[in-house]
Amino acid sequence: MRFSSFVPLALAAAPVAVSAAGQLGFALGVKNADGSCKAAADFEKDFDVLKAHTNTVRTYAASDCNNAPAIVKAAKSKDFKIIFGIWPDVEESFEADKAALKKTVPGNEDVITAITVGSETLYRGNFTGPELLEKIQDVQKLFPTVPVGTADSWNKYADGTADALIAGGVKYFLVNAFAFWQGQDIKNATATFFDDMMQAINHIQQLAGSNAKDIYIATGETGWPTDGGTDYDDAKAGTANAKRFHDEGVCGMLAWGVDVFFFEAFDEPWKPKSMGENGYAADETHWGMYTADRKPKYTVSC
Ligand SMILES: *[C@@H]1O[C@H](CO)[C@@H](O)[C@H](O)[C@H]1NC(C)=O
Ligand SMILES: CC(=O)N[C@H]1CO[C@H](CO)[C@@H](O)[C@@H]1O
Repeated sequence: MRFSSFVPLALAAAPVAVSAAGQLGFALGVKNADGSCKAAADFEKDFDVLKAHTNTVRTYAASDCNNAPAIVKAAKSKDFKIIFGIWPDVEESFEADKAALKKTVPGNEDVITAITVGSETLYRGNFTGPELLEKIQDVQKLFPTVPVGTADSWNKYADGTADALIAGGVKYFLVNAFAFWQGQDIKNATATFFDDMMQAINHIQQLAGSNAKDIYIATGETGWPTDGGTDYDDAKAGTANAKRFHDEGVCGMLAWGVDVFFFEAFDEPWKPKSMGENGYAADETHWGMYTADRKPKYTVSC
């Protein structure tokens, strides 16, 4: 299906009328190409490049690399906003990330948009909805004026695994949706991405009822690997496909009025190889819109 014919269908099925265009943001790594920790000056260089697209980034574990004070300093000097992450999977990182944010958040709320507790913890089966809700409420108590939510895979919202969060009053949801990891041909990737997001948004809004208007929902991660990345079934890595997914899928989602965090800003060559669900090695070092040394791999156009 051509994208131009897809959008009106998506709009026709949209759960709510969305008017304003969505905002782009980026998932941002906290390590340099060699695996060393980024300092404030490195984040400033990141922001100098990313400001062509956005003023918002998200990170994953606030104590990792002691990144919180460095990124806040850079955000203040470059007028950027941050969504901080807390990694609750194990008690040690949960406590370390909370401690890092307790030191960094108070007084800096002007550059901190939100905090996410967990990244795909429901998807990995690490927590049930009620268990994750408890962690989120714990963090919300520490930072009463900052929205606290989570990021998880679209299907965990759509299938009800996250229902306890919605019923429990959480109001900040990032929805990860990778047509690539669903093994989709690039030709069907935008349709799949829209379908994923619509299923998640529909489910959250239906359950929330009249509270839906107060709930923030954005795409928390989406993207496509460039040349050098590994394929996944019919999903073929490649720079031309990455540009196409950005220009059709990401731009389309923004036009539909949904904010999108693009995964990811810069390549992270230090990352170890991991195993994909199809049993083949999955390379995670070629997902950047930019190389690790901040050179554009393709020109984006919405
Ligand atoms: C294309 O995407 C749509 C929407 O997700 C899906 O229903 C359909 O099965 C996909 N087509 C193929 C060939 O996978
Ligand atoms: C509650 C629970 O299942 N915790 C597990 C989450 O995942 C980590 C590994 O990432 C385990 O060590 C925990 O036991």
